[in-house]
Amino acid sequence: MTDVKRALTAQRIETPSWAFGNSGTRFKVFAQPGVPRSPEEKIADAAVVHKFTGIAPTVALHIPWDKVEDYAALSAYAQDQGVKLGAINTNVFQDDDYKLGSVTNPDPGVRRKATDHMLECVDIMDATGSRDLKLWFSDGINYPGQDDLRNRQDRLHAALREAYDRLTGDQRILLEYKLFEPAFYATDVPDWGTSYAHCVELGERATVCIDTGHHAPGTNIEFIVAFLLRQRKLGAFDFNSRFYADDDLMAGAADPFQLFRIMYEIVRGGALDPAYGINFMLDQCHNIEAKIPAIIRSVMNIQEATAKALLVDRDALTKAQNDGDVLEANAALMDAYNTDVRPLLAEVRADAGLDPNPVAAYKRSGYQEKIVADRVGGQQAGWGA
Ligand code: LRH
Ligand code: MN
Repeated sequence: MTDVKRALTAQRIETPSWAFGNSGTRFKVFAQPGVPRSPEEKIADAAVVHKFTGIAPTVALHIPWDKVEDYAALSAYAQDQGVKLGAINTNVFQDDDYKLGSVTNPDPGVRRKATDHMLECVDIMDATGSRDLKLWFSDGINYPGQDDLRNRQDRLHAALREAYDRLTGDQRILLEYKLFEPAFYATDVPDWGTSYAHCVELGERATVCIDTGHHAPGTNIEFIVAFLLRQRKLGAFDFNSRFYADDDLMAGAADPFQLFRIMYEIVRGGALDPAYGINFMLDQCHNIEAKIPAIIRSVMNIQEATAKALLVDRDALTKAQNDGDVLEANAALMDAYNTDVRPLLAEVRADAGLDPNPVAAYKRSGYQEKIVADRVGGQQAGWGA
């Protein structure tokens, strides 16, 4: 097996439980038939994505969206389905108490509540065996003067410190940043630099999570990747794509060239191998398209970007770069990007005993028809229709 095939076979993508539930915009949520009604049904759908792609053996949970009585039992159920529970996502953005912030709220009682939720999520990690505590804060302000920017950073760090000091074993924090929304003037963790600075101050268990939809238009995300890899502070990705804001569309759909450039920095940085420790997650919402095939397609889009990145002629690129040969250097990258890697990936899947076309195989499986027939009644997961 070639090194490229070996690397592609070893690639791992983590799917998000919430992407299997209903989602939408403030204008409308279009409920879909067959949507899961429980964490177990979300996990079953994630297992189907792994069955057809072969590289998605873990599923991230979101608390309380995936709240259950017995997380050890849920973990055992996941194992039975052929997957493992992954990152545990906190949710301090949907409670009335968090209107003026969660861990940054002027009210110490509200800060206590939000911090306790993060600690509860570490308890859940102890039960599920998860390594990653994924923190995203919607915290921010809408008008200048609404609150003190400096005090909010002090409050944020105090809560992060408490969660950090609760971690054990190989557990770690993934601190996700986002430029805006729901706050529209200042967000307390708005960019990679703010996340990075808090992570450095916390310690080695704290790393940055890059959600590809969370940047100002035109941001060079692969530069952020290269920089954080150099600092060994890149812990994870929330892959999706966007044309305008945090659109949460299928990874690689809106800008496959950007995804390729990001994966090239990962390959160049020696960070593709799961042993390096980066959690490559999806974080998407499938508002109008069928959810399971959309997630399978997203995994395939990341595989294609990765295969192209692995095919870059590094020697030719390095020589051209060192020679200052701008056009040759750019051509070395573009030649790889313009390579049709679908036959290679079809071989990799066939070598793994998988159908070369996972989406077509899923459609032939009848699983979609089965869940539409079986999942009648009950409360569908996700945003209320
Ligand atoms: C915030 C975010 C975060 C999740 C949520 C579902 O926009 O990207 O990662 O908690 O989406
Ligand atoms: Mn995200």
